[in-house]
Amino acid sequence: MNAKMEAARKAVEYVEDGMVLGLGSGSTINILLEKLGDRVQEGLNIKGVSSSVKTEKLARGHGIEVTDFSQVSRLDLAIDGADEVDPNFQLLKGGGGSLLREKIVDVAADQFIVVADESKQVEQLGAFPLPVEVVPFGWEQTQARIEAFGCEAVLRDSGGKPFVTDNGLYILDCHFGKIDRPEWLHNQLKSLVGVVETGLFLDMTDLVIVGRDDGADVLD
Ligand code: ABF
Repeated sequence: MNAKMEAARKAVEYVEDGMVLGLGSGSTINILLEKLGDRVQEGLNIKGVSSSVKTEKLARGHGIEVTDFSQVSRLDLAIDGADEVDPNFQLLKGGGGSLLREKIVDVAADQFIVVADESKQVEQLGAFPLPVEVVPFGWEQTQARIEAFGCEAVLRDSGGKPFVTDNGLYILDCHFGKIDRPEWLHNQLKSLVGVVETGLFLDMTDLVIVGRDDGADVLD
């Protein structure tokens, strides 16, 4: 947990007065929200667009003003977590189930910073099952089309029922083992009817903050 704390602590240093932020999701972001809340108490003036209902609740709880895309057209900085980060800063995300909103928020930002503990650094993406957000209707059809790309696509479960995202959609966790061509795979999956978004976040990341137990490294 300390590694996440160190990553969050470092990320707060990039937040400046007056910024409109993209607020990611996940346990590292939860720590970041707490730290941002402390800065707001001290007088920092920021607003945030949230990437999940959970983040929105937490942000408000920490006194951070939450806005949305009806009020702002561009974000100064988005900060988000990841499940895997490769040496080229390509990301696999969505373990928490918020990938679609995360991607909408993260691409809307002038700068995108990823916060992760060192366990998230990988040589190649794909050991973590790739989350793919799909339309509930006919998900079995979509599953079969995805599996034709060489994975097992498992419907995410929540207490014996399908897990439902903030967007009312399902998630298929796709066990590829390794992903040799992330861009190709993302494009193929996105072209399937029923697929809304994949957890591959490619060519988006400006900076990665890797937390360790005793500090954080900034990779750019
Ligand atoms: C989020 O961060 C999700 O995409 C991902 O599942 C999650 C994992 O990170 P953490 O370790 O911070 O919970 O952005």
